[in-house]
Formats: sequence, structure tokens, C-alpha cells
Amino acid sequence: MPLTLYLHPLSSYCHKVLIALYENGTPFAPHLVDLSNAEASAAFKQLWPVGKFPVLRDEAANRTIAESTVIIDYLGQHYPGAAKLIPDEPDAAFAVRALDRFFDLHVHTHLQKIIGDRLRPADKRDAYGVEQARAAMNVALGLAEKDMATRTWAAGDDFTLADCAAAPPLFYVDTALAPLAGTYPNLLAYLERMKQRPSYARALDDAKPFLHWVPHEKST
Ligand SMILES: N[C@@H](CCC(=O)N[C@@H](CS)C(=O)NCC(=O)O)C(=O)O
Repeated sequence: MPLTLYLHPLSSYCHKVLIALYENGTPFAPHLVDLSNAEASAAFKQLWPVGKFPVLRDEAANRTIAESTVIIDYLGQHYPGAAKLIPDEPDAAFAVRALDRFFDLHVHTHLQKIIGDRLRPADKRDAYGVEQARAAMNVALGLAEKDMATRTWAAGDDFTLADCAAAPPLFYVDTALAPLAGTYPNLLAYLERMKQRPSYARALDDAKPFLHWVPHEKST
């Protein structure tokens, strides 16, 4: 099997790539990276010194590909399947890529800041940064909530890269930050549709044994 995905089953950016792989039934070997293990972490950083997963290793092409969006793009070009996650039509592709950036930069990044802060030692926390992240994330969630009022999937009628990007941060917002119910009913309905989608259901199933590690509000 030429493809190995370096991942952690709890990682929302890994979920993004797992959705793409599972949508197409693309064969790959998962390689779990335990960053708390010094040896495993050092070995992973030999492959990708930045030390963030997911990372895809394509032995057949002797290539190492980092960054979730880039990996999904690479899979679409080199290991295409029935599910075309980036449309051929340029305007449709533009809209999908714009949403992918939107969810990564304006939801996912802030979510990481907020949850990451809970993992810091008490005297190293950044309350002001977290407050800013929360405010910025809520603006983005408000925009997404409006869009989702008329859509089945993140970009419209078709399941795309935008869904790979949208669902994982929304899941953690809902389960670890603040329930979407009440404030964001359209996003909640969308997340429920995503949870029914076999590709994402499988990624969440992989994560289940680790979900209790996610720090919740009350544990801060
Ligand atoms: N922009 C990157 C973000 C990847 C990322 O932040 N991964 C997190 C897990 S969700 C990670 O590796 N965290 C470990 C660390 O920062 O030490 C992508 O799209 O793949």
C-alpha cells in the first residue's frame, strides 16, 4: 500500500483528510503519532519538522505531503475516486476553496486557540487571546449559520472539500466549547447530517476511544 497517513484519531485536521479518504475508499495505512512520546515525536519530525499532522507519505512517488487541504488536493489529482471533492468547474471550485479557507482560518484556528489554552499550565494561559478568538470565531459561525439556512452541504448540493473542512471544527465547537443548539440551529442540523455521513461517522468512530482527552469548559 503506497499511502501512509500520519495522524492522531482525535485531531480535527486529521478528520478532515480521513473524510476525504473514506469518501473515496482510498486504501491507506494509518500511522498513529503520539506526540507525548519523545521518540515517536522525534521520528515524526524527521518526516515533517513542523511536527503537525496530518501528513501523507506516498511511497510510490517518494513524496511527503503536509497540510490537510494540500493532501486532499493531492489525493484528488493522484488517487482520484468517485467523490470529486474539488469540482472541475472553475467558479464552483473557487467557492469550495474559499469555504475551505474560511472554515480553517476563521473557525478552526480560533477553536484550536481556545482548546489549546486549556492545555497550558495555569500561569501560561492567555485569557485575552482566548477572548479575541471566541469573538472572531462567533462572527464566522454567524456567517456560516446564515449560509447553511439554504444548503444541504457546506457549498450547496454537492459534498465537497468544504465539508471536510467544516464538520471537524463544528463538532469540537459543539462538544467542547458551547452547544450549537439554540444559537446556531442550521449549523447543528448540518453537523447532524455530517454525523450520518458514513465517511465522517467512521472518522468519529476512530476518535471515540480518545474523546475523553478533550479538555472541556468545566475543566479549565
Ligand atoms: N494547517 C494544518 C494544521 C494542522 C494542525 O494544526 N494539526 C494539529 C492537530 S489538529 C497538530 O498537529 N497539533 C500538534 C501540535 O501542534 O503540536 C493543516 O491543515 O493540516
